[in-house]
Amino acid sequence: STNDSITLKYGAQYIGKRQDAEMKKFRANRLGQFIHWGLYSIPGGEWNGTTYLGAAEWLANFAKIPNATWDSLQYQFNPNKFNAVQWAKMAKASGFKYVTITTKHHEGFCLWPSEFTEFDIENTPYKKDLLKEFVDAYTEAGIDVYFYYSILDWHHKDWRYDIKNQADSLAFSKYFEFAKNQLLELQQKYPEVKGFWFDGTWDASWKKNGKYSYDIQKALKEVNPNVIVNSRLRADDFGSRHFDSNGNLMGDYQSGYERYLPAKNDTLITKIDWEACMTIPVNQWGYHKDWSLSHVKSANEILELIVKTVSLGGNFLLNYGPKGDGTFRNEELEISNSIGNWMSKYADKVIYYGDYANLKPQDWGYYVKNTNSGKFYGVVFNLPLSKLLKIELPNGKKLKVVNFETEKLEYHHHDKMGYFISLPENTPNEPFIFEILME
Ligand code: JFZ
Repeated sequence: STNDSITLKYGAQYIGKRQDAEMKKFRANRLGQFIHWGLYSIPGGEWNGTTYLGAAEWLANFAKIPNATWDSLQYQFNPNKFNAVQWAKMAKASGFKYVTITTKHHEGFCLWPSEFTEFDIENTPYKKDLLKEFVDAYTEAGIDVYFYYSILDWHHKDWRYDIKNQADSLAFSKYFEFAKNQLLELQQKYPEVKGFWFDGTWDASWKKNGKYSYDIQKALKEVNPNVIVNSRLRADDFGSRHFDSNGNLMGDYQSGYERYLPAKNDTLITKIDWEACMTIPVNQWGYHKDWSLSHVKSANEILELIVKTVSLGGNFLLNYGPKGDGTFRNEELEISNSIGNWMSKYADKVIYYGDYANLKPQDWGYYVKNTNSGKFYGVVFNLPLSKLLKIELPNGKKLKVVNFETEKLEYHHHDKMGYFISLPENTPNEPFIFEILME
């Protein structure tokens, strides 16, 4: 921006949307699978006979389980039913083009054999490099792999929530070196990785050290200049997160939309790259045994969230929480099945390469422009009882043709720029699309 008023040492590292091939690929992918998998997948929200309503991956924290007790779950982690090839096959059939997996969540346990800690997969009954199996299988299936990494670490002795004295500062600098070493290790051991999804960056210690977040982004980019890093990593000189104190986005895309989406008419969000992440129940990321405790979204609800996101120029990460044994719960397999069926029919038109269409929002659903074909689509989620779909075009534009499946639909003017499109008597029993041609 031209009117930056504050000089920042640790602000945005560049301004504007990236246009390199890797970023274009990320953008075109649109639909990703999120995977939360760790020691928390073993208890699944239950401890000593009590089932907790909170997010299962936070159980250690809110059930106040002592570190030594929680950490010993490491000796139970043995996902002997894990089949990476099957996982990748399921992800591909669901329509996912990329995947983001928790290499280390807040509990600190590492899914890869790390040189920098014993609290890792190597020291479990499973022993093998699970992350490598995962990366290889997904890469082989043509799915781009991203790594989630939590800065917040309940296990590491040098982690600090705040910096109150010299000792905290020294410890935290050691923690920073540890995290940086692990991240470079991940990049070096798994060169296929396309980017990093940082989390656990909200504490005062991190916000007071904008330099650390700046340095991590820089170090990752030195190894791979096209690596893709989410905005949640970053804090600037003044502790401002995601956006620096001049309002410029830090990182390569905005990752603040967590379990909610921007408004349908939010035109500001369409100016930047962004990604939303979403749970299937209300707020469970890691495996939780009892999904009856909160609303569970249906496939149609999830499809609407995906299409809404794409219509605003964003990416969508749908979360899965596999069990400790390496299998997925039936609800997730069923959702995958439904979503995959829909994607196989519609995704090439309105998901992959989908983008903001810059047309006035309507109540029946969402518009998507396909940046590959240049075509404009409507996606219908709320079918009017009248079977009439209202559309309004920008000044100077006229509606030419409306394509629905193999037919051309009739339409008539309702005023200068507005039209009513007549749908056929029988419309599909699922969200459906139509194409509009303007002149
Ligand atoms: C974090 C984690 O604590 C959680 O376990 C999960 O991994 C999720 C993806 O990320 O939770 C958050 C992070 C950010 C916000 C809320 C919860 N936020 O920005 O509102």
